[in-house]
Amino acid sequence: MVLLKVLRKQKIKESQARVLLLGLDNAGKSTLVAQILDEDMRSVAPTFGFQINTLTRDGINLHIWDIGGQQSLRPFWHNYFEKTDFLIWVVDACAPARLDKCIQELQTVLQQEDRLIGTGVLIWINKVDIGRENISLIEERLEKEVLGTLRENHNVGVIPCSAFTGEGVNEGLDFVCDEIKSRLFVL
Ligand code: G3D
Repeated sequence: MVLLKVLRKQKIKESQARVLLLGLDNAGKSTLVAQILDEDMRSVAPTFGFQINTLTRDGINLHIWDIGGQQSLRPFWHNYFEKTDFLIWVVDACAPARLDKCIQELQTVLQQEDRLIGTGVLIWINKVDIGRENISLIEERLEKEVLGTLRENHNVGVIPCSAFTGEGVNEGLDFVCDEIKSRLFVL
């Protein structure tokens, strides 16, 4: 764990951070990237494979890897875990019927993957512009089923957001940058 933090610290000194953006398909990952980069959200197409975009914020170059979340692609997620500094997990606030699956996949990724130990984790509960009534339910389930264990190895933030309106997006990015920068003082 200490060695991992040393390595992570070195990379952060170079102001480069690899951020993995994961979640089930249709959660809004690519639309969030478009919102972050101030791009036209109407041109967002489903991600089959992955896309990398770089955002400079707070003196850090965040290399954001947007990975396709379709069921057929999930077995390949592990190919992207190496050298990841931060994981953003996107939950669809408008799909309570898929919450079981979403939580199960998050547990699989973070509890069984050693290469992610020590990364920061942001859970973005997206689409609150139309799914606000589900926020409490999702937060309660995350708290009960995932967060206790996650906090043993990760700094975790849970932030409701909307890729459409931008609500919670800056707050989330601030959490990402603050968490990454905090590791400069970890040793
Ligand atoms: P993905 O990259 O996680 O697979 P996308 O998801 O970014 O492709 O988004 C999936 C659908 O959700 C898209 O609608 C997109 O417009 C919509 N969406 C994404 N974010 C939000 C949001 O914050 N609010 C609302 N209301 N919708 C959102 P379509 O109709 O193109 O499938």
